[in-house]
Amino acid sequence: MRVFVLTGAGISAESGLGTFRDPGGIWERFDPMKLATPEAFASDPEQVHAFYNLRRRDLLAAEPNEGHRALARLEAALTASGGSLYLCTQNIDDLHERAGSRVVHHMHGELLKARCTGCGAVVEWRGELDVATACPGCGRRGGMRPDVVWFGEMPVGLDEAAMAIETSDLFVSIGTSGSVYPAAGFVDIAREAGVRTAELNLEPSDNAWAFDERRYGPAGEVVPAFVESLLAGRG
Ligand code: BV8
Repeated sequence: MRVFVLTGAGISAESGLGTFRDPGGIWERFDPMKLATPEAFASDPEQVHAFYNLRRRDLLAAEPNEGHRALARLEAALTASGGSLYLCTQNIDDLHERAGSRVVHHMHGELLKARCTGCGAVVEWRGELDVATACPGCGRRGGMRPDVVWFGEMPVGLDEAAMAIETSDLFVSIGTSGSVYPAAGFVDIAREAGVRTAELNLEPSDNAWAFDERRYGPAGEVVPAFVESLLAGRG
């Protein structure tokens, strides 16, 4: 069986990382247009660095949860039986990897990587970033940014993801409000290709209507149960 899974901030919520649009979420406390766009970085890099330094510190203190671990089990079981799991996440955290997932596609980039806007070098980065940080590649200061996809920037691997969705037997969306494109349009690609769709979320997403199957509750409970039923051939 070939499965495509798209995850969003909801799968990391029980690990203590904030979601974006829930009550008290990140975009309720911070304005995304002032913190998650290239224009914001150009006009106030210090403020953008402070926002991502805070989230990087929170991430280093967080642990994967049972939802992440269930997806790592699913990848191992499908691979062992000649199938495949294409795990695509909107999240910039590394909790899928730390839970044991071996292949993770970060369509919105990674918080623990930094990129030089001068020479393009991408490096692992677990510490603080600021305008004085020198690029380990070219030595230039003032050009290091988080290696994440901001609003108005092109997400990573869209063509490959679309191909993977179209050739899947099952498309599963987990912990996402379905409000950010083009990720929110992935379910449409699945439907047009005749792929079965399922949504696992705390509550119905903006495009809940598009899913054949829907299970609601905390990812730490709903995802393991879904994976067990899938692997028992009942899913
Ligand atoms: C682009 C990285 C084009 C940085 C993020 C139509 C088509 C294309 C683009 C657009 C379009 N319409 C509008 C656009 C522009 C824009 C967009 O979609 N805007 C929205 C707001 C309308 N899209 C873009 O700009 C994208 N780029 O389109 O480029 C282009 C074309 C040519 C040339 C150049 C460019 C880029 C979007 C990526 C932006 N970066 N993040 C960072 O993290 O700081 S977006 C951000 O939102 C995160 O990635 C996040 O993952 C993503 C989506 O949010 P969710 O993950 O869904 O999180 P949310 O809080 O919303 O929902 C959480 C859900 O979990 C809830 O449903 C909740 O119920 C549930 N939940 C909560 N607790 C639990 C739970 N579920 C289970 N268990 C729990 N315990």
